[in-house]
Amino acid sequence: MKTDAFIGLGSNLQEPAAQLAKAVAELAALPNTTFIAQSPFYASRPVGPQDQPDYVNGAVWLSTELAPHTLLDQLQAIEQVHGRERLRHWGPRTLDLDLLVFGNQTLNDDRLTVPHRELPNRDFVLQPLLDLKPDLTLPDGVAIATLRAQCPDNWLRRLPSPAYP
Ligand code: A4P
Ligand code: MG
Repeated sequence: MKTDAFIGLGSNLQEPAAQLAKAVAELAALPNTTFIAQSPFYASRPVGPQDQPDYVNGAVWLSTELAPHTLLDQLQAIEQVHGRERLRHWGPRTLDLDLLVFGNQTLNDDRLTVPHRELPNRDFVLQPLLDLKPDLTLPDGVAIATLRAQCPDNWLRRLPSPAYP
């Protein structure tokens, strides 16, 4: 059985847009997984510590047979390939891949909270999701479009279409 999975991508180190473009290709190549679409990329101000560069953010829509924790393993493996170092919570990173939405499932354990807990507060997550699927709703029935309309503004700037690697 396949499940729609929405992945959030973020980077603010070492050519962020190129990091994201490469990650999109790596996500599209995951086993037992079909690539559906990628969102435009956006520049955004950092949430959290301000002494770090602006971010580039985007999202990818996959259809996957992987279980959610297996998918998380795969996301973390891709982060490692991109030289991700975990130095500081909400600190700068070459690549952050978050599992935003996994079908209509709600998960809450020591490795995985889905939908992602910060999703309602982040325009740089909500806008790419809206671009991908304007009628997307969370398992509790709340529409992404409603959350986007209520979300604080984080100086989101849409970037020109990404260059493919
Ligand atoms: N984890 C739990 N739920 C999930 C999920 N749904 N998807 C756990 C992915 N991981 C999930 O993550 C820590 C742990 O969260 C993982 O081991 C996993 O088991 P991490 O990426 O290693 O560490 P972190 O950076 O300390 O935390 P986190 O929660 O990933 O940070 P965020 O929430 O992703 O925030 N500002 C802008 N403008 N754009 C950004 O993209 N990103 C962050 C990082 C801060 N500010 C930003 C941005
Ligand atoms: Mg993360």
